[in-house]
Amino acid sequence: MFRRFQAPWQANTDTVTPKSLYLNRRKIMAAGGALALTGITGCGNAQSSTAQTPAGRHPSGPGTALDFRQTDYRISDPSTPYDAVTGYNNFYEFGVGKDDPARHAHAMTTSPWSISVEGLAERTGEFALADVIDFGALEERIYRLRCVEAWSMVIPWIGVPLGSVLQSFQPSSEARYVQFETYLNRDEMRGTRFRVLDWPYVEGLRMDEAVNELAFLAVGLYGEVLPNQNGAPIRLVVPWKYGYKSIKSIRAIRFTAEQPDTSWNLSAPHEYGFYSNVNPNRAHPRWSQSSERVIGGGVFARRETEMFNGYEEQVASLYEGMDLLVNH
Ligand SMILES: Nc1nc2c(c(=O)[nH]1)N[C@H]1C(S)=C(S)[C@@H](COP(=O)(O)O)O[C@H]1N2
Ligand SMILES: [Mo]
Repeated sequence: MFRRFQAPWQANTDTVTPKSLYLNRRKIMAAGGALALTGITGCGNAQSSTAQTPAGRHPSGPGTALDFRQTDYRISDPSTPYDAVTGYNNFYEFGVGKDDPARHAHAMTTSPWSISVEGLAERTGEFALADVIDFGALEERIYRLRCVEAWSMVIPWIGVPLGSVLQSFQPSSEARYVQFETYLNRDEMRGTRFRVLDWPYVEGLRMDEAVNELAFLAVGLYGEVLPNQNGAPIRLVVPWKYGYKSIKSIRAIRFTAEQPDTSWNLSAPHEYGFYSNVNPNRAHPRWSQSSERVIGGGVFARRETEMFNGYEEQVASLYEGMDLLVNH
């Protein structure tokens, strides 16, 4: 269950989670994770039928460790086993199968990486990753990510609050929205041969959502740099919204006055609105959203889906006066 929050500046800053703790946990959970990858199906058009080692970073392999501090942004539910977090993914640029990203995302060049900042802000232009993210100020947040296909994972992310990064570009008062765009290289991303979506993948937030304390830019998970299949080198994590809002491998940030296009809204507006807040009371046109499968918890593990994915206290005020069945 989701617990109480403490603002980051109030959090204990002198504890760093030892990597060995994760490595131990990974070893303990290895068997369970592999089991969980067997025979589970998504509500969508893809399924993972075989247990296999992700091509990215393996638990026993040499991951690049990050320095970070712990925070009280965490939930007490057990974190999803590393193998499931990195082996069961949605990253359609590499294919629509849940194991496609782990098999093919290694082809993506993630270094050097720069981000183009555009639109209604004081500081725009091309910025190196290290000029966007303060790698000396990384923190860990354990968030549940709830996919629109009615499954969820609990992931220990490493990163920085999105708001602090956006503020550093000094957006103007006319900037009411922010759009994010994923890297696109058709030679490296074999899934982009198929027009499942209109590439590049784009997402967006209203400005007040983007600067909410929960919105997060992740550069790592489980204490190490992000594996490519999870959106290296930098991806969004918006824990109160369906997983597809958490756009991966961000290559452009654009401040706009009007509501920007988003890939899933463009592809099926009736099914995927702009807001995409987790809402157990509004069924997807093709399936219920009232409960979700717990990835890595065994074949039958389920939980009730919570309003705003359990983060109601932090975000409900953003939507006061809005009909969330209409603005879905
Ligand atoms: N660029 C891009 N970002 C993306 C996606 C995608 O296909 N392309 N899939 C989204 C969906 S549907 C989900 S559920 C999450 C999955 O994140 P994870 O694989 O790290 O768990 O990534 C989101 N970000
Ligand atoms: Mo998703």
